[in-house]
Amino acid sequence: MSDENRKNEQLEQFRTDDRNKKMTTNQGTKVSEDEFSLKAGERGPTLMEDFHFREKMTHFDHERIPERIVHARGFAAHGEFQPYESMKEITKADFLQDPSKKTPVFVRFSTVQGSKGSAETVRDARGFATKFYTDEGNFDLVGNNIPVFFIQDAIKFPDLVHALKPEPHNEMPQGATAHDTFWDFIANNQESAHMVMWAMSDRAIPRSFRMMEGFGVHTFRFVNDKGEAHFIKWHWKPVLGTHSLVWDEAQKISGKDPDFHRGDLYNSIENGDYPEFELGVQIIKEEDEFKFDFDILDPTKIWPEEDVPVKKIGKMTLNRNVDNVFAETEQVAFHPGHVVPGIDFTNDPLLQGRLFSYTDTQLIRLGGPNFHELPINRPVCPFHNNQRDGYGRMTINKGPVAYHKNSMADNTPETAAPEEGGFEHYQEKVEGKKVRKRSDSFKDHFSQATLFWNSMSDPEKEHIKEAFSFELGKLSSESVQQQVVDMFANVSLELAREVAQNVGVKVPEEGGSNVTKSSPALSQENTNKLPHTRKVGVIVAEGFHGSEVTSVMEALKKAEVEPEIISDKLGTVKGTDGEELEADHTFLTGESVLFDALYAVGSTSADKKFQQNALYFLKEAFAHYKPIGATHEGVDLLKKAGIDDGLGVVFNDDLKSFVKEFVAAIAEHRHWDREIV
Ligand code: HDE
Repeated sequence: MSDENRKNEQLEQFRTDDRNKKMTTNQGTKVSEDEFSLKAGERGPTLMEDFHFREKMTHFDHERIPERIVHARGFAAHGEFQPYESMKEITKADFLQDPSKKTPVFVRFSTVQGSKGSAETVRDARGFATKFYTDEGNFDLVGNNIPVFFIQDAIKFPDLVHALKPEPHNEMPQGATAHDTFWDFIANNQESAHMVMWAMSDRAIPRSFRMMEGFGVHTFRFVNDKGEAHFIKWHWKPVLGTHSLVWDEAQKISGKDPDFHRGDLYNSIENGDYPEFELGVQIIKEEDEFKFDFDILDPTKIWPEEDVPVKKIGKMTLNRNVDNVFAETEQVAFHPGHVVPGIDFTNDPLLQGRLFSYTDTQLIRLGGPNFHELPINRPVCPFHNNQRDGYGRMTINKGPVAYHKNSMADNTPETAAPEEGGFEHYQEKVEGKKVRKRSDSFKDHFSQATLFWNSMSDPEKEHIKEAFSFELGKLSSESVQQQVVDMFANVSLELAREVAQNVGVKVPEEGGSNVTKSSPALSQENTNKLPHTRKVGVIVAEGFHGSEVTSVMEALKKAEVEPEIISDKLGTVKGTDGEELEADHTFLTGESVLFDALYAVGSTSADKKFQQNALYFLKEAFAHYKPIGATHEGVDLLKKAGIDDGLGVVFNDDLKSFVKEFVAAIAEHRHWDREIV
């Protein structure tokens, strides 16, 4: 962690450590007894004058605040951002001028639908919200891991969320879109088609927060010091690549480890494997605004990367976990309207509505207008204005003057000219009639949904078909099932027909699309593939091939793969040559679904029960297309499970070649060629 992190220094003033201290009330009075309330007689009633009891209980009674209406389940970390080069030509944003300048950041990842205690590997979009604590004030990039949105106008957001959340009459299902109201909304609001394709794809079940892309979704503006503007879209590209779980695996993890994603992020930071994301921008010149076959202000559209390349402009490293989840992760308040000079908005009607909603929601969630004073939300630069009072005010503003303009304080705090860093809104020319309508240029709902479909590899297409069949298969309304199938016939007739057959509704005859274009950047097949930080479960029994296993484990660690020992009991497992390993998991505490790959070692002395458990793990890993390695008795185990060499299964008695092939198979992530289509 960098010592010069200004946000960290600021937070340090608010941190407190209660260890080895005397207990006091909140008023500082030392407490002599904390187990018994004050009673009139040993068996008598509790007395009102017990201020310690009253204070302790009252505080407890008020410990909860409303959870976020969406994105309630989230996890966050601190880090730093550093630009690769000066972006002076197109933006005057101070944190993008100097490649030697590091800006502290705080990132909160989240699911959207489920409540605060819901499982993390559900099918859903993920929030990816970043607060940059710049020297010119906070800039929040409040994005998602899907680059488009369900709707085009913010006024529909309450409807979308009402349809998406658990149904109000029975509050089911939790953390899932597989229910009637969600799909009824989709079929009746067809601008959602493109985002639904993403939501049904593997993108909606990420392997890790560290392995997701992030997108600002809307079109924003960069403005330089000459006042010239460019349209931009924000991207985060994970250095580890974009990888996903398998749906069956994701559902099982929801039960086995509902904290899977936060655990993964927390542990990787604790281990020093700091997650890294490159910041990218797509840039369109003002004069090119109308050169595309879609409206660049429409948030249901991407700018295909092959047409408008993503320029990588810097890197973010997450290097510190929070000290207290409530104080930091829960109380952080993001807002797409927190911008700094050099970054500005566009007329995207979804963005415009968001600019209202985020402050409004913090007022109820954080209890008043002073949430900017909470340590996690404070800018690292000074802030001065004439705003005063309100619940929980912490700042003590001195002097009698709290108004502008004034003479008694020399008309200060004074406004700053743009040359002095004063924010100046981009002077876009606007004219038009007041209307409530969808722009004609926002009316094509299907072309980019088809572009997405066309860009998928065969396994990815198969997963989308299965996801639709799962979701629609869970509905009770046949009418809604039919409406959805008919709607997606406009995206792909092949997709709609197969889903219709799977869910037993009328197979659409007509539909299809004449869009033939594809965008290779959309397929996860083309992402970075690295073995780093992948977890390998090493299945070891008493009497294993000692030195061989330890040398394989060493070689895996060298390749930055993380082996963990699974055996039938915790404690020491002894090898044939006296070699010893400490089991990290048993077949009860570990789970096949919690590993990226398995390495079967076994031993000649493994009993039947061990073999049965090991076979279960291996078969499940195989069914989830995971790399599997085996040496010696491990090979026999796999053969017993009917699993043979090839398709990501590595047998090789030559240890050097084994490690090389196994690491390559791990980097590949999943071996879809096993899939029977
Ligand atoms: Fe949000 N959204 N949103 N959203 N959103 C919230 O703000 C809203 C949208 C996103 O980790 C809420 O503090 C409206 C798009 C993230 O704290 C709320 C509309 C994108 C987070 C809100 C949208 C997002 C939120 C709920 C449609 C991707 C979590 C609690 C116009 C670009 C931030 C809160 C965190 C949270 C409103 C659409 C991302 C109610 C009205 C599009 C990552 O203010």
